[in-house]
Amino acid sequence: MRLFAATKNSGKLTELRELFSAHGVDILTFSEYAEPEETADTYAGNAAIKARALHDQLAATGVRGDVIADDSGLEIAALGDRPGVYSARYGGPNATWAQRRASILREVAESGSGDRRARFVCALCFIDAEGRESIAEGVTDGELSHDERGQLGFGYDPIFYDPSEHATYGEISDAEKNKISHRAKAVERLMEMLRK
Ligand code: ITT
Repeated sequence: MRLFAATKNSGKLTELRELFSAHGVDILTFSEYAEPEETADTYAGNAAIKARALHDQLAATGVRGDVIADDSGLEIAALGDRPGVYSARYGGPNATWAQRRASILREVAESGSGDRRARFVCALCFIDAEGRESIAEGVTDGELSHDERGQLGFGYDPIFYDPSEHATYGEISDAEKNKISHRAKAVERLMEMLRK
């Protein structure tokens, strides 16, 4: 089986390739994929917007294929679950990832809250060649670290502390993260749904 992935995020793509390859699924990309605006206020809604956009763009070039899209985000309890679905845009479109991570740590410190709960959420939308849609979600609970730790992973990984690993996602290998992450759980659920 092969799936076209509707993503421009190389960190996600690497993880999706690894996670799906364990199920014998190859992940392909479409070089002309034009990202749609993510206008929904849920992860599932935005994943569906991205998957439908790629599905339509492939169809317009005569390619019939299954597609997958991932919408994910980091929710910080002390910030009322922000940035959430706006995780990719937090701090503005020109902020670097180091700036986004530093802003979150600063905002929580300035809030005076002692609540460090954080969670990663991932929604996957799969659309088959006939246009049938399936949605699967995965969540990982953890904590906002007190400072940035580790350089592995991507995005918010260095400030997401997983107590069961005694480490941030910036300090564990892709292989380790792929056993426990929100994305790994969503892929497992999706594959279960597709097998049925
Ligand atoms: P695509 O829409 O092209 O897939 P994106 O970066 O815009 O890529 P999202 O809209 O899903 O992706 O935004 C979620 C952001 O949250 C994203 O930019 C990531 O950097 C961050 N994020 C999601 N999953 C993450 C993970 O496993 N580790 C660290 N950060 C993550």
